[in-house]
Amino acid sequence: MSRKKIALIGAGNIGGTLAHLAAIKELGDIVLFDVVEGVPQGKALDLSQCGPIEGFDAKITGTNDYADIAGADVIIVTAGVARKPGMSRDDLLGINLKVMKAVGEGIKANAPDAFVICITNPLDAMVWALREFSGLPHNKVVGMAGVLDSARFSHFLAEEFQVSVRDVNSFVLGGHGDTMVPVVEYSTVAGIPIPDLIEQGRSTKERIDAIVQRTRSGGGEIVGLLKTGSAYYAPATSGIAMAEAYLNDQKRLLPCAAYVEGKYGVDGLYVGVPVVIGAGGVEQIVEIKLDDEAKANLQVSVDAVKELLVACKGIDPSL
Ligand code: TXD
Repeated sequence: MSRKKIALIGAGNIGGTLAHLAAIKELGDIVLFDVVEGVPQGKALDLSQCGPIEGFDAKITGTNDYADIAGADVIIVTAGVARKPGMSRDDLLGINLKVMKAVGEGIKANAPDAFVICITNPLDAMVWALREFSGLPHNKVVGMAGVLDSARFSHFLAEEFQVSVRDVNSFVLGGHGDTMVPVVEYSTVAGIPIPDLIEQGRSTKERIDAIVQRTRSGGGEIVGLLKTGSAYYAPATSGIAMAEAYLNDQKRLLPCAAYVEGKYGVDGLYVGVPVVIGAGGVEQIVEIKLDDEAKANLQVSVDAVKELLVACKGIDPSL
């Protein structure tokens, strides 16, 4: 049985980290694609030389030619520009929408059977545009944001409660922006809901609210510290978790930007919701009960995503 094939469109900070993680985990052969000549080829050669040390035989190649992604099982898209201090994710829309058009056409022509994970920002609009441009089935195109935002939330909660991150499970729904919805009621430590831990005096509502806010601005906090770009280790780790769920048919229940038709009062939009990812791609969309505040917050997030789509259609009338 031949190895799986993973194509990484964008060989920048996240793309290179994706390739490194996929190689170490031996998820399959890896093709790094970028428009900049030399970068994918150089990173592929450097990563290949990790093989003798780590003991992986994954074939890693770099290319500037979409034909080389032919037959990919999984495609992870990070192509585009990242934020710099003072920029919002939405500021990237004009440039990255054009990139998604090129990427979508490349995928359509060379790997129409792939499971596509979009990471490029503004995520909720870019994953929708990528699906439109590629023409792939909606359940085979998904956006990575909630896994990262939930990981940030879980990291802060583990610090707050002084417990292992292994025992923290948290949910962040909605868009990948300031309107994201960290759902405290469904976040737990070893199955104990956060509100119960507050009742036990293990924390306070104010401290948890501050953690929710820090999660919302988690990306901006790192952009402000790095100054030259945005986060890439945790975003890459999040994308790999989703790729693994597909490649190994893990039926993971993960918060992802998925195409929602009818559930959560959303009709025909990509938004961050709990989904089951397995060999069929997005196999289920799970509708959890939300209290009025979470419902209202999710609606704000949905409205923000809708505004981004209007902006996309204004830029590219073919959408
Ligand atoms: O949770 C999330 N979804 C976000 C996503 C988390 C962090 C970063 N987020 C976004 O991912 C970020 O705002 C960017 O839009 C993407 C990629 O971030 P990264 O940090 O990897 O950006 P880099 O290092 O600038 O890499 C982008 C690469 C770079 O090598 C460019 O040459 C390449 O994209 N690029 C292209 N590749 C293919 N095709 C085209 N047209 C193209 N244009 C640029």
